[in-house]
Amino acid sequence: MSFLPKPKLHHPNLPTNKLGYTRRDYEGTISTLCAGCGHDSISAAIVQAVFELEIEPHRIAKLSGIGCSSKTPNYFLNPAHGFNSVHGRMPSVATGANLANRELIYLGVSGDGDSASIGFGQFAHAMRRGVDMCYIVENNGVYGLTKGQFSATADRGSKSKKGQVNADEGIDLVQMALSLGATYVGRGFSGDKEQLVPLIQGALLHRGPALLDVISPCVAFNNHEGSTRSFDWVRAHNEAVNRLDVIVGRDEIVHAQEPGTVDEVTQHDGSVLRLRKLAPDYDAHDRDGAISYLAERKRAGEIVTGLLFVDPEPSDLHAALRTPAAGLNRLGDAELVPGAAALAAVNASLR
Ligand SMILES: Cc1ncc(C[n+]2csc(CCOP(=O)(O)OP(=O)(O)O)c2C)c(N)n1
Ligand code: SF4
Ligand SMILES: [Mg+2]
Repeated sequence: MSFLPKPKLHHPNLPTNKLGYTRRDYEGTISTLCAGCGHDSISAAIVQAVFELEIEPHRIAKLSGIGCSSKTPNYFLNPAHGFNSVHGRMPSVATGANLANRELIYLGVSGDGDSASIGFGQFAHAMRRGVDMCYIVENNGVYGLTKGQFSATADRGSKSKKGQVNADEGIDLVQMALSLGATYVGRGFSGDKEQLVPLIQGALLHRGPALLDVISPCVAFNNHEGSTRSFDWVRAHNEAVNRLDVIVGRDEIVHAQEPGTVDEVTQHDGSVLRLRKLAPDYDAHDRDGAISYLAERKRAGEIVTGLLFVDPEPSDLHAALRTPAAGLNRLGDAELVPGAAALAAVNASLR
């Protein structure tokens, strides 16, 4: 793939994190997306999230399918592992990689076409199996790369650039992830980095299937009047239920919060998710409640954002399959080829 490298020289006094890396160490090549594309803002949020979490970039594996959104892993975390797969097939590649090597942090980046149209089945099975990954859908309601056809997430009644009205019901990936068992589910907006960065950080630290549906307007094909994925529409209809701060063990708690309006969730790695409640009646621990709240607010024309559900005791595919703690890629011949006697015992147990 052709790409534009960034200049190697940079200011000697750039701020570093505790690992000694600057933000530049978390960047990728120069983006070739349209100027103003929401996807570039999500890439910038990913760079900021990982820089601030002080994760070594090579500990991350970034995976994608096909689309403008799926091109973006080229534009962040250059030193990370990466696999740009086939259209809609990122989840199965992520599943296999995660089973083989559980030491990496898996970051899947996909589009609404990639995950809700051709890859809908793959998306559903990654969620229901509990693949431990941060799965980001950059949702613009269209197939941007192939010139703006409606995708399966486009709202019924939304208008295309040429005035065509979408007659089909839109698939809500947040609703799907909630009903399929994802243990961390959020919705963000590429135009709200303050909300998006901690949502990504919490998802990267979460040890279970984490889905982030990020509304990301396509300025070339879906940013006009009548579209429900335009910057103006999302700004006017965005209702955040909470604001998140992610506090990792080594950080001081610097955000003063009003007592009674903060909900704290300690994740398995000791990091704390601080949810500042904006909608007092919203409970981010209630899966069924989240499903009905989202449906109700959708009927009222709102796009609900924030951390919508989190299970502080998540389980994942490794737990379900009882895989060895060390990871399948660490097994030697003795474990992988246990011999004829072991096979005979398995066969006998099935008779
Ligand atoms: C098997 C297959 N079918 C169709 C295509 C054509 N195609 C490329 S990208 C794309 C849609 C991408 O839409 P989305 O995932 O929403 O990404 P966006 O470009 O909007 O970010 C399609 C249909 C393809 N590359 N491969
Ligand atoms: S076509 Fe749309 S989605 Fe693709 S880069 Fe341009 S603005 Fe972004
Ligand atoms: Mg799209």
